[in-house]
Amino acid sequence: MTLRFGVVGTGAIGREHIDRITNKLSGGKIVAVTDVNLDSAKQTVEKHQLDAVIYPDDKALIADENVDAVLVTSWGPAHEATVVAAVEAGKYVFCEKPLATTAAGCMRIVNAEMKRGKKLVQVGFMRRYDSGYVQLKQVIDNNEIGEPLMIRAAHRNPTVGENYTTDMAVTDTLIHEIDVLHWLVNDDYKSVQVVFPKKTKNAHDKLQDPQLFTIETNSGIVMNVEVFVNCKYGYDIQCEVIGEDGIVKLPEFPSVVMRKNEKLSTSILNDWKYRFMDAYNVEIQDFIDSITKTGEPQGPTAWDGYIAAVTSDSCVKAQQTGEKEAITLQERPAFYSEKGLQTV
Ligand code: NAI
Ligand code: NAD
Ligand code: ISE
Repeated sequence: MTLRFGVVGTGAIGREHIDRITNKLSGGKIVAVTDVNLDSAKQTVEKHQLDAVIYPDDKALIADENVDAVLVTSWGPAHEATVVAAVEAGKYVFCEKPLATTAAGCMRIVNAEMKRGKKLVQVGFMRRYDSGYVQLKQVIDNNEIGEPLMIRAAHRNPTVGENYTTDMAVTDTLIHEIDVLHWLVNDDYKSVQVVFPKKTKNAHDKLQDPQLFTIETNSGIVMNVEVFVNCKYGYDIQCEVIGEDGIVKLPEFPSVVMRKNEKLSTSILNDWKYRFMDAYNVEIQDFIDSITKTGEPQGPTAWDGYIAAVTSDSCVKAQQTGEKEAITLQERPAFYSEKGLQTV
């Protein structure tokens, strides 16, 4: 069986996912495309030589009976409306993060999915599919470092555009750590506090950069996460888990070791597209295979999207107040009782 995708949003990551489904993965095909910028949709269809219908909007695309699954890669604020409409039509959904920009929006998606009575939605939290994070999780789950006590993590981008604002350090960037860190240690978050260190000269006027988040879990694990989106030197993701009996660290992205000009050096990437290339491939192949084999996606669920949004709301509040803010989740519905993806 081929899973037939309709794509909503042909920007940077929409085109990346179209390319991987068309040229790298198996079992999927792009049959329909839309974008609020129709020229972008048309150019994408031409560039990738797709045999796909171009629709004027997401509703028309969702209504196409040839579309089995909707790939939502529009910008964050547009996700909720498309996902709810697709779920109400009984279509599978792969939605890039964030599932919705607010916890209330995620809850509306959760309710639509429960009403439909079937898991249809997977959220694009690809780090759960990254081999480095999967290895970290195996070490923790096998109790090799004892109880995790602390995490030190960093999410650094070389630079961001003028439209990137202080809250986006949470909603666009930290959101990946928010999802992956509680999944790593099998715990829920309790509180968050934010500190703004001395501001880099490389950030534009309205952006506070870098930022430091101290997040505490219910069992007392303290996570210190740095977001620094104008670090200049590259795209760098760090994560170190300190346990009672040992410490485990995310491997560096592989690079050849060069000896030249009296220096011993390795390279650092400068773009998220390359750092998580394999993880994107594995997550979408898993989406296709799980639906084909079991009738349901097995990756991060709409409930995982909700957890991330509640936490993200508290982090944004903590940016504004400077105080320790509570992170309070509603009770997990039985519908989502089987935890999404545990290991790959
Ligand atoms: P982008 O701005 O390059 O592309 C977004 C596209 O969506 C644009 O072409 C825009 O015209 C279109 N669009 C916006 N609203 C729409 C609507 N209502 N209907 C149809 N099309 C609409 O953005 P980018 O970087 O591709 O990001 C898209 C999404 O992917 C975001 O949610 C972002 O957070 C996520 N993303 C995830 C990454 C990851 O590592 N998982 C990496 C980069 C982006
Ligand atoms: P982008 O701005 O390059 O592309 C977004 C596209 O969506 C644009 O072409 C825009 O015209 C279109 N669009 C916006 N609203 C739309 C709507 N209502 N209907 C149809 N099209 C619409 O953005 P991007 O970098 O591709 O990011 C897109 C999404 O992917 C974001 O949610 C982003 O957070 C996410 N993303 C995730 C990762 C990741 O690592 N998982 C990386 C990058 C982006
Ligand atoms: C982008 O939207 C992503 O999701 C990337 O993974 C992240 O590293 C980057 O900071 C975001 O802008």
